[in-house]
Amino acid sequence: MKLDVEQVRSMFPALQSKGDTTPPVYLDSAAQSLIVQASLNAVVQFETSRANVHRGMYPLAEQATGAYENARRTVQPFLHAAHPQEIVFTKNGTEGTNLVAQSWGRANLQADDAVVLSILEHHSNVVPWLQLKREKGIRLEWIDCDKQGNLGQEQYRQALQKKNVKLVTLTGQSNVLGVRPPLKKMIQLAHEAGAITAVDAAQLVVHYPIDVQNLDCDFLTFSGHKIYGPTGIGVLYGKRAHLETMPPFLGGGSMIQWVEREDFTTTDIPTKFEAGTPPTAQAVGLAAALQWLTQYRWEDIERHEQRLFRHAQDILSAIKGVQILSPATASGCLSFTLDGIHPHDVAEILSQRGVCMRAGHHCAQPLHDHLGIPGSVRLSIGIYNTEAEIDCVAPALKHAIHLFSKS
Ligand code: ALA
Repeated sequence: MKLDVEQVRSMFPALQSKGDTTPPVYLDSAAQSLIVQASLNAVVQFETSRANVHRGMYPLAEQATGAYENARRTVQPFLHAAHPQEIVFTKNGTEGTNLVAQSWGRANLQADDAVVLSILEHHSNVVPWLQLKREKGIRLEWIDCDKQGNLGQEQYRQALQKKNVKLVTLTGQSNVLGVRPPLKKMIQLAHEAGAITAVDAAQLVVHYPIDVQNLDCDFLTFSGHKIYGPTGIGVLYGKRAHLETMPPFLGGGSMIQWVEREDFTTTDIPTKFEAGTPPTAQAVGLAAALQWLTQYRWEDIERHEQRLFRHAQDILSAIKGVQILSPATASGCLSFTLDGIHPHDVAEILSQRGVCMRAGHHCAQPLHDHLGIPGSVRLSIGIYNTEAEIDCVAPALKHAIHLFSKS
């Protein structure tokens, strides 16, 4: 389908005027995208005639199970996974990373084994490994970036040569700088060094087509609430061979085959990792969002979003006192600081003008430490944004500069 931005906007309830209320200028899609009507409809429809999945024998329960498993079969081709069993539903991307750390990591990592990760990582791909460092004494090998956000490839090669490197975990796209590490090459090098790989695709997945078989990553995670779907749903992709040998993460209903007083056996993948009643309506809503998004061509989405990114860059670079952190090659989000003004004050002034943007460390404190700043302001883009919305940022920033020049 042709990407007509006005038509796209008409499909997002949050962008419709209600009475005298004008919709916000929403430039915080990296934190959470708005939900598309098709996804909302799917959630409501499921909840309206819902039943628990994988349990009841009656028609309503069978329909619910069918809807849930169809959602899995929608995610599978979206990621180009080889089998639907390689798709595990979680509550968000963070839970997926924790599942890898707590299940694969606990079973496979010993004291002095190393996990290689980049300085671009979000806390959700840092803290689970720091927890294993505390618990088991694993080592973390950090790969730094230069001022343009490029990861040090020589440092990476050297890290891979160190002893006992078992896992490389990388973001597909930084949630601060918007840079994309050369994933395919880095995954290949990790495999050559005998390590397996995990990708945090929370930011990438909404902007760029993902093919897990082509990337050859062992694990990949993302969240539904950043891809025009509902909150409370995420996906962990794992290669079948890994998932089959990994112990369960959470225990409870659905994930067992047999339970006795002293022991239990587990079901097969993927339900082994889906203890309890799953986020069913959310999975169905995510599938509807993916079906909606993939009506459009990725080339058209990328062209539109790149145009917005360049526009933001032009506008911001023309304002004296703005220091842009994201390089010209970045995508999806653009972070910056304003000389002498705290990022939270900037976001507050933007908010007074109806512009929603995030400020702070964006759950990426190690990166901000590396850049030598406490925080930044981030403008992030979704498929529904327009150049006119980005134009609203400049007057607000000039107002902030004016206010603070007097204080
Ligand atoms: N991970 C989200 C962000 O970057 C919350 O803002």
